Amino acid sequence: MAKSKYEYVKTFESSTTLLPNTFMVVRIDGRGFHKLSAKYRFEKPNDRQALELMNAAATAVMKELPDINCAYGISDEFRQAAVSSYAIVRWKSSALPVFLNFAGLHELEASHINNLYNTTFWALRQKGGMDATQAEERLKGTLASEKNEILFSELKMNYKNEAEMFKKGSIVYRDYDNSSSGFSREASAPAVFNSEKPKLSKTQKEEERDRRVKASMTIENTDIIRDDFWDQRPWLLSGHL
Ligand code: DGT
Ligand code: MG
Ligand code: MG
Ligand code: MG
Ligand code: MG
Repeated sequence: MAKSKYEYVKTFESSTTLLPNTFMVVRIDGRGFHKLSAKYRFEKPNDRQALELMNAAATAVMKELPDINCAYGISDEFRQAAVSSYAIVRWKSSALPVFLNFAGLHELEASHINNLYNTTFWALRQKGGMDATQAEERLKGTLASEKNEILFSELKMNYKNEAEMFKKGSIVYRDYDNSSSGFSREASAPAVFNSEKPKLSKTQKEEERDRRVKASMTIENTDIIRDDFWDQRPWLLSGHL
């Protein structure tokens, strides 16, 4: 980039100081994705190959930056949650504050509603022979249950059978169950996890980092709105591992 015509992007770079021990969420949204998806004839409304490519990119970024705890992608966007230092975030009991930061519940629900709308809209066009105006008109003011019904009785599609990746998005995270063979999930969790005043020595911090670097990545298409997703994977909400 240096000394090329793209050097001007340097002028957009600025440094920001982050509060220590806080979660930071970076939201990355594809620019002009609508145009891109038209140009490369992506499947509508969801193109598995394109979404898998985004998941692969998110995984690569997480491998490169071990501070990132997890990444969540839906449509043309990804959110990556990182802790701004390795010190623990002192949320003991509830996953909720962090979760709300990560992706507001209403925002996530909006994504789900969006996908149901898009799925029905494109089915009306592709299977129902409608044009855009007719499909829009048909869907105007309909509830989720009505869209499900249109899909089921008019278009012979069961929304339940649509791919989980399309309905739920993708969460990318390190799974210590797979990577630390011989260790149980509890055993591989850091000893100081959930403690009031965690103090990690330099060596401990290096060990934690090493563990992150070596861990295997998992991609799941599951409902991250549920508390139990976070309860079962407590390391995602801690500054450790
Ligand atoms: P922006 O973000 O303001 O630069 O504009 P866009 O065009 O990226 O629009 P945005 O981010 O509001 O909405 C995402 C667009 O990408 C939307 O038009 C639907 C489209 N899109 C996302 N995933 C897929 C896919 O898998 N297949 C197709 N065909 N389109 C997709
Ligand atoms: Mg976009
Ligand atoms: Mg936009
Ligand atoms: Mg590197
Ligand atoms: Mg978007």
